[in-house]
Amino acid sequence: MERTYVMIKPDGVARGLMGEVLSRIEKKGLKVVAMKLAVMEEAKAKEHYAEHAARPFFPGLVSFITSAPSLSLVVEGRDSIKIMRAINGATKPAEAALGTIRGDFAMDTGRNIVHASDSLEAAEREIKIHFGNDKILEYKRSDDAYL
Ligand code: RTP
Ligand code: MG
Repeated sequence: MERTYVMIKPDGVARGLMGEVLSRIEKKGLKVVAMKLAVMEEAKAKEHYAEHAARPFFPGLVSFITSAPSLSLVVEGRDSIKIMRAINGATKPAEAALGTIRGDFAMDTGRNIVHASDSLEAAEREIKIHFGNDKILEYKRSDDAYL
């Protein structure tokens, strides 16, 4: 089953939006199989955003992501990577459709509440960075999809 890494960024936690975001994930039918509330270590933030290391916003991004607690999730389900990106909406809140998390709740690109892996390779890489050898749960939901 496809898994993706999702983060409720420090702005989402600080604004009290953890429940709102989790609710959208759960109600869609995706399964949360791991969850961790923590202040991200700087080394992990740099590794996580390594693709942006040369960009001017990188230092600010790393310092923001490590400034306060964020909620890390592993989310599972068929096509979970694509579905989570759709739930989050476009990176820039002005381009994010209403009905998406960023479209409904965000105003700034640098404070856009959520992250989700953008490919299978990224998902595997990011789950390893943030959950290492931690246990990923297996359980049934009453609405688990059948093939
Ligand atoms: P994310 O990685 O956080 O899920 O967001 P994304 O894929 O939609 O966007 P990405 O291009 O990967 O950018 C990563 C995060 O960096 C911040 N950013 N700031 N100031 C800027 O121009 C700028 N551009 C990007 C955003 O917080 C973005 O989510
Ligand atoms: Mg990204």
